[in-house]
Amino acid sequence: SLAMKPQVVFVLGGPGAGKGTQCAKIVENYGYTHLSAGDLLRAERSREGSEFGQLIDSYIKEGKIVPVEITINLLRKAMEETMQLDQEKFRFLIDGFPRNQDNLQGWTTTMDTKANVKFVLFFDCGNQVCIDRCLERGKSSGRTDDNRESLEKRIQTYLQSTRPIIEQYEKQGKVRTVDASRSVEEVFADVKSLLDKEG
Ligand code: UP5
Ligand code: MG
Repeated sequence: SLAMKPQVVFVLGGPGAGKGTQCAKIVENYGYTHLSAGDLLRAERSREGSEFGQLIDSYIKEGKIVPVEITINLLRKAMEETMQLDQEKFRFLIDGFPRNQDNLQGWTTTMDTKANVKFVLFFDCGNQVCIDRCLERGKSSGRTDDNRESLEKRIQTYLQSTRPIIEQYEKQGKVRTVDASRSVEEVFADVKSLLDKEG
């Protein structure tokens, strides 16, 4: 039978806005596969024999955005593997990507014809809430970037590099914004009504 063209929702928002949390809930309720660019990079960092481990490690600690060639290869591989295992799985939540112009350009040149970006799900959350959530998680997450120093850099990168990407999509009418500063359940209620409308 015919393979479906992958349908993609980009999930964006500041560090700790709740992208991963909400994506997990979407997966439970809708036919989406969750691909977190950050999780894929962290897995690649610890993969034996990876030539990018050191680079990824230092970029993540510094809150800097890894060169797109690395990220997009991980995303593409994960999408292909998912669709090979199950043809029904062609809807993807791509969480935490694209974060800057380099990311966006990389996507446009290599993926634009291969996948269809339906919209951007934007978890909008004040910086202080983001910082507080990550610091709280940092008590047990073991993430090398859940500390004050890294968080300051992550917020800077988000404001300087990622917000302009969201604004670009906004101009195309492609952003669906959810107030992410509320409880997990309140946020998800909005996500649900949005997805019920958009599919
Ligand atoms: N929590 C969640 N929702 C809550 C709510 N409504 N109320 C109260 N608490 C809530 O949540 C964070 C914490 O808050 C958790 O403890 C959760 O229980 C609680 P989570 O769902 O994990 O938020 P998320 O937005 O996913 O936060 P995350 O820290 O993962 O976001 P980042 O965007 O900072 O991290 P990511 O993993 O995407 O990227 C990490 C780094 O990788 C980047 O800084 C960058 O260096 C690198 N990267 C790239 O270079 N390129 C990429 O394409 C992607 C990443
Ligand atoms: Mg996350």
